[in-house]
Amino acid sequence: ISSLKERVAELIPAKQAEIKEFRDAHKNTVVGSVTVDQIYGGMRDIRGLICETSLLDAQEGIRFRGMSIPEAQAALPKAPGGEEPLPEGIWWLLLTGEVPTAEQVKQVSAEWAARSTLPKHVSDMIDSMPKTVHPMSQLSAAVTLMNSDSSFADAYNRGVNKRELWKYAYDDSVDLLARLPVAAAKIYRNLYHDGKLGAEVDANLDWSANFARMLGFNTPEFDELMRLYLTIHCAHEGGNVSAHSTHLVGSALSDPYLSFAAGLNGLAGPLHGLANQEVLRWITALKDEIGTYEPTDEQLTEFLWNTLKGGRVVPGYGHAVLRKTDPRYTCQREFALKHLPDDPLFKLTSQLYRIVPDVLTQHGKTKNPWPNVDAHSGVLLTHYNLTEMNYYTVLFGVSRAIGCLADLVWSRALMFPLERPKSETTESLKAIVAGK
Ligand code: FAM
Repeated sequence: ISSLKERVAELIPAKQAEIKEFRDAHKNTVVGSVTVDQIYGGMRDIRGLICETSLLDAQEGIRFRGMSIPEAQAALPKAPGGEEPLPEGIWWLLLTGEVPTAEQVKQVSAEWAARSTLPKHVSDMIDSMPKTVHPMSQLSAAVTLMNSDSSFADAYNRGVNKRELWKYAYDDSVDLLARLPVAAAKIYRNLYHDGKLGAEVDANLDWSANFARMLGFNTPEFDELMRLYLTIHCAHEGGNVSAHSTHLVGSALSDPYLSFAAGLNGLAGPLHGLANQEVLRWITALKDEIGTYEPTDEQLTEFLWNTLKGGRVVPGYGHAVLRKTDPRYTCQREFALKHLPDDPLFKLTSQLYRIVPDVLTQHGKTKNPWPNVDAHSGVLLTHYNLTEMNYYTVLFGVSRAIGCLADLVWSRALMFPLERPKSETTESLKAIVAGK
């Protein structure tokens, strides 16, 4: 979109100047300390990188360029007759900090539909995949192989000045966002159906509706669920595994395809994005053991304790930063109350919400006993017959591309250097401690 790309180009100089002034004035100001426990404990709360597009508050949840999820839901353009925000609008917001008009969002939808053709070798590679390869592995491989026509890699090889590289990161990002639903839908149709896309990309449909049609879904309510889903999973500040992996790999000037493929590989971890699959696997195991989706509170509590005593985590609960219910859970709960209040899995999810926090608090280990985004997403998808739970994280990945790529464009625009924190050995750390 020339107008979105031009708008980003207009915003960059002022941001560069603001940061230069701030760094010059405060470059040696200490803004935190690092303890031995943090070094062994996964760097929790260590401030170490910039991600301009979103910020996570432990009590409040995510803000996209300052907007909470309810504020974004209210402000961002919807599809004709729709109530949920279009993810194309959150792409515009994350890149510019400005709320786009319905016409600007329509332009993004049209641009993504027009640039959605997969390179033939990528399409052939997906079709060559055996069904034993997890859909996240297939998607990551497909994204990596798309870099055969990366304009960022080509620009770097041509010696383009690094001040201009953000433009090529932007171009690759738009191509990747346009192609992702096609690659993801091909993987789905190969694994679970006849291998043919449910539809071809329609230039007049929005990104989410096109994705739904290609998957083989065609109801207004499922379209609305996809718009909400693909919006709320887009970004969660810069330190989570998928955002941080993309950011880190991109700092080596790997192109956006290689960078986001790294992010997808992180998202495929059960403690991160794969948790949405794990929640449904856990619920299915519960039903297989108890014989119903409507356990008594006592049965549910016992099953929870068996999980914990077995040294396993309760998927969908807890968070590395949040210390309250995830607003991404709350907005999904509101969608369910509006559209599927009597769904048995929604009732079970509500029962879990009532019981799990107390059990986790009694268990006494997790710092956050409340549900995160994954505790609710699979239940909504199952209601609309997208029941293949091993595919759920692919949907998360399609959405997370928006946040990861918006951050990558800005990291190149601000010309952030190679990211390289210092590691220690226990021996060298002991020497540091002894020297203190
Ligand atoms: N069930 C059981 N134990 C849990 C737990 C849960 N839901 N959440 C945390 N704990 C444990 C954790 O394993 C750790 O135990 P150990 O000391 O034995 O290792 C202890 O409580 C302290 O952990 P924490 O500081 O509270 O959490 P972390 O910051 O280490 O980890 C999560 C955060 C999200 C990885 C963790 O809460 C978890 O494993 N949750 C279940 C998996 C999940 O839902 N992940 C998706 C997270 C979501 F935001 C996303 O990325 N999509």
